[in-house]
Formats: sequence, structure tokens, C-alpha cells
Amino acid sequence: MPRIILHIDMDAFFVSCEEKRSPSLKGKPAVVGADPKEGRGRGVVSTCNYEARKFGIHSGMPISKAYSLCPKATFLIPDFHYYSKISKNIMKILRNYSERFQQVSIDEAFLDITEKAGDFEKAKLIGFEIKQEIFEKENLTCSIGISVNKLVAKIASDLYKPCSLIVVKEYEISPFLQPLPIRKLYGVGPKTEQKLKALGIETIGNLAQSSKEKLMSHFVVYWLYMILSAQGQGSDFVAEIYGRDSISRERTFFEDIEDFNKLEREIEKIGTFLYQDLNDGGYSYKTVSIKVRLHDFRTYTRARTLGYESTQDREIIHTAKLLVREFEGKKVRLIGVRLSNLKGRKGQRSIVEFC
Ligand code: TTP
Ligand code: MG
Repeated sequence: MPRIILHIDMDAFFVSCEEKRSPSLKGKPAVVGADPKEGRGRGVVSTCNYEARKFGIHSGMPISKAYSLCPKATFLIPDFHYYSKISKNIMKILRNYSERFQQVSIDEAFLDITEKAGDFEKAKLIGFEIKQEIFEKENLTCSIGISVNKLVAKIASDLYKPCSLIVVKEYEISPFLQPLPIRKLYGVGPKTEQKLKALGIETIGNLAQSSKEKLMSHFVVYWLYMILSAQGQGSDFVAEIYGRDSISRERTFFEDIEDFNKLEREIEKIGTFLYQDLNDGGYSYKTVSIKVRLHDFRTYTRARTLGYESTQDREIIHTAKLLVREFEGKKVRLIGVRLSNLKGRKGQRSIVEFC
């Protein structure tokens, strides 16, 4: 039976938190980020409200550019402590809706509401209930996507922001995904987008119908993942990432890393050490997670659960690399890899070791 997975993402989160404590900001362009110093400032836009987005301002843009696009906007210095307090309140609300809960960043989370909802009609009502509760308690709006897996639920929550609620049932996945530009697919960053476009692949539908051979020659490691994602197949495993039964290693860099190849090399090193830890403990693992801290201390976790218990080093590295692709182009301050769902091997070897 398909699961019912809900993805929730707060709308313009940091700046909405600012509007909550200073309602006079509402309805006018406002930007959270570095001090623009009248256009001479360095640093980037953290986020901005939807009024500022109309001027072309977006997250990650140099603050000087944002200033030149809309000098009359209100520019605010981030208050991470305040935002994370509100984030905790929101996550507490969400946890009450399902035991299967997974926070994935400061303003987004997954819930598996299969048992609670029973069907997609009821799931939609639960989605409205969540929106209502967050609005009443925190005076903030969010967008929700509901589908049979995390991949489609996340795309759905993003598509019609702000304040949306989209349900994509199993038979609706293909017509929903096919017309979307490939960039909407989780894990397709600017470089991959360029490569795909050069192959004539513009939409998710084009990608889903691409020949295996064509993709294999250009994306040696990721081709299968790409085809499956484009077909709307993804994980439906929702769980708190960092349980007790896990091992992890992380590394904080002396200088932030922006070069993605360098970041991948770091993952290989960490993965190799973790593999040694795993072997020393005589464990197998099922879930690989990464933790990424960006230059401005925002911290993200991402996880992927294999359909079997593994003892392999190459799967640790391969999965961690897959998960980290989303952060391509960002300045990374810390990278960590964690293995969880551990089991003692008791002398037994996993089948995948023989494949
Ligand atoms: P997002 O959910 O990506 O963005 P958002 O909530 O501001 O807007 P949207 O309505 O499109 O969801 O990120 C959550 C918060 O993380 C965001 O409010 C600020 C922070 N952030 C940055 O600081 N830099 C970034 O590049 C991004 C993408 C987000
Ligand atoms: Mg958001």
C-alpha cells in the first residue's frame, strides 16, 4: 500500500519571523541578509518576502545587487537565535501529528500520516489543520505538499508557494511531474541542469523518457537515481535522522569550502574512516545521513535509507555524495556523515558484499 507523506515548508521563513514581531514590515519589500551599506556591502541575501521577490531579489544573491534592485526595501540583519526558537515551536506542533516525523532544515519537515489519515481526502484535511494550528499559534504561513513519497511531496509543497496545499495521488504523479522544468527535481543543481539541457532534456518528462545509454555515458554514478526520480519514485521512509544507534564523523574546515570537487573528496575521506569504525564495531547499516553547515551557520541534515543492510564503504560514499549535491555552489563550513539503523553482524555477511 502506498504511504501518505506530507512535506511542510514555511513561507519566506526568516523574513516572516521578522514581520511577526514588527508587523509594520508587512506588505512592503523586506530582505534578511548582510548589511547592504547603501550598495557597498558584502555578503548575501538570506531570504526576502514575496514583495521583494517581485523586484527579482532572491536567496543567495549578493546584497549589493539586492540593494540596487530595490533600495527602498527594509534590510534586516539575521537573528538566527530568534528564528530557531520559532522553528522549535513549529516542529513541536508537527510532532503531535505523527510519530513518523523528520525535520530536514530549520523550516521544513516530513510527516508520514498514513495511519492517521487513511486516505488522501482525510490527509488534505490534516494538512489544513496543520496550517491553521501554525497560523493560530505562531502567526506564520506555510506550504504543504502531500503524496506517496518524499520526493513528490517536496516538489508539491514548493510549486505554488506561498500558503499552498497540493495533493498528488499516485496516479497523478506522472502528469504532475512531466511538464516541470528539470531544475524542479530534487538534486538537480545548476551544473546538472546545464548538462541535461545540452542533451536536449528540458523537462522532468524528457528525463523520465531518456534512454539509459544516453544518461549513463554522461552521469556515470547518478543516471539511475535521475531516471527513477524523474519517474516520481522516491523514498517514503520518514524518521528522525539521528537516533541513538548511530556512528558519525564530521569535519569543520579552517576555511569555508566552495569548490564542490573538494567537498566530494572530503566525503570520501570521512566515508573511509566511518567504514573503519563500522568494521571495528562489527556493524551493518541501513541509513546514511549527512550534515552540512553553511558559512552562516545554517545547518541541514539529509538522509537516505537503503532497502537492505549494508557493510560496504562505497555505498556510504556514494549515498553521501548523492545527498550533498543539493549544496553544490554553497560555502560549506562543516560536513558530517552518519550511519544509523545499525545492527551487529554477528559474523554474518550482507548479501550485497557478494554482488
Ligand atoms: P527556504 O525554505 O528555502 O526559503 P524561505 O522559507 O525563505 O522561502 P520559501 O517561501 O520559498 O520557502 O529557506 C528557509 C530559510 O533558510 C530562509 O527563510 C532563510 C534561510 N536561507 C538562507 O539563509 N540562505 C539561502 O540561500 C536559503 C535558500 C535559505
Ligand atoms: Mg521555506
